[in-house]
Amino acid sequence: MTRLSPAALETLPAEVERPAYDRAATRIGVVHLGIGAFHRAHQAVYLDDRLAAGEPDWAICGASLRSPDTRDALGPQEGLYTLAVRSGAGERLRVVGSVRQLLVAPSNPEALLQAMSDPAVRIVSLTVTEKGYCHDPATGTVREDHPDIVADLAHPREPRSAPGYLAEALRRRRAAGLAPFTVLCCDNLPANGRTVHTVLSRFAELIDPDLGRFVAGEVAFPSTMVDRIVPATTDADRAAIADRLGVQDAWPVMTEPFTQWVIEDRFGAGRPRLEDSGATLVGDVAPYELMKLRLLNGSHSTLAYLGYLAGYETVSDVMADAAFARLVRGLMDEEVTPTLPVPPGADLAGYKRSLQERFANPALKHRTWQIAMDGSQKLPQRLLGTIRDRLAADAPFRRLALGVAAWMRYVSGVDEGGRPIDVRDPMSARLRALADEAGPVADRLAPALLGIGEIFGDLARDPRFAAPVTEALRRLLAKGAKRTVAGLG
Ligand code: CS2
Repeated sequence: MTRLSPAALETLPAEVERPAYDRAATRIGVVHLGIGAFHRAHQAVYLDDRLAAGEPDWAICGASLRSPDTRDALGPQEGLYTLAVRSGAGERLRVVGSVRQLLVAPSNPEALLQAMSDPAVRIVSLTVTEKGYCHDPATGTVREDHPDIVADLAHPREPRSAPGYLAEALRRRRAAGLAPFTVLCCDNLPANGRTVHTVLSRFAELIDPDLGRFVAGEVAFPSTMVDRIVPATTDADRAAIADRLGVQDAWPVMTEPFTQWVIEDRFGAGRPRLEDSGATLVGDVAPYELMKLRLLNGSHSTLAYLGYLAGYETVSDVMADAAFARLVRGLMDEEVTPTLPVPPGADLAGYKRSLQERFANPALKHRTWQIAMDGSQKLPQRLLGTIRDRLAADAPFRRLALGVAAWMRYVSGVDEGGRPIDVRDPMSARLRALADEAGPVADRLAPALLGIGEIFGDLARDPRFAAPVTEALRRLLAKGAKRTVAGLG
């Protein structure tokens, strides 16, 4: 079968949407670090719309900081890939053309630094996942002992971490008399722009105090809230898309109809008219971001840990169990909603209803195991911040506590049938060692894991937190996830 390519666009079935602009006439204005499926289902689509709307300066150079897989898959396709939007109503296909160049940082760091130093580049955006910022999730500050940070501080001109690339590229631009790019974080971190500003200012300061002052004072870091559910692509997806296209796409991206992007309108060097492609430009993203992290991602993680333990493969499988659907409604309505400042004009009840429908989308096949990844980096902003607010209000949080306990049960590495769990987490070795030492006993396992300051911070020492979490873990260990959730009422 022939491969997806610019020439093959002509041969696609009529119903497949494709770039309605001259790709060759576009210029790269955005370098994106972390060109995974999420970026390609989200920011790259908004920019594809801007290119089609007659803003040719915002094509993307996408870089991977680790693996060559995306470049290897999309390079031969000149960056083209298919977006499959799936719902109960069927599947819509669109070939996206906004990615014009693909780089792999480790195999050619200089090419990436040059791309980031190009005068035409005005935005460097990032989806490098929570752990890619090398920060302490509990405090939001850079981990100066992180191996990549240690290496980049020793050799700042040959970086390997995301902060390392940003700092070196900003240094080069400054030395060349070029304006800095805007740093646009699109990861699910709290106050993501501010967090990256803090991380990068400190990191740059450690390299050179002058560079640190420049980054702190002269570079724009608007915060964003990004939302679209993007399950990992499977081989079955690849085969199904090839069938529909009549050509082979090595890496199509699967997603849902819903998409949302809320961005603080603080760009240092210009921006595309993203508001004309459905993004919301605001002064302060904080209320939107809290709403999304706590309602969507908090529920997601809770469903992922409990659902995995209960033997459910996908989020829609979990939602089909009435007790779990009830748990998520109770979590949102009773425990999360009272902690949220409502964003201007937002319809919180409608938002929560739509979340439940999105989770239940049977066409998505979003694996619980995928969401369960990197819990040590996710828990603080998804569950622990809400719990802090509940504690401050002297209010109960038994479902949130159960979510935390399910994470503990999950990272101990053995499922309810005695089979090993493939726990993917930057702290997995430490988590496993603590769990092995404690054994499957709630009164030992809970305190052992709560002692991890990078995750729990001040909560570790709060008995009002430890007691309900330990109690929930006790029930999980004794009765299993299904019966525990059913027993919640
Ligand atoms: C998910 C998110 O994998 C996860 O942790 O909770 O990727 C989620 O699907 C997105 O944030 C939705 O916008």
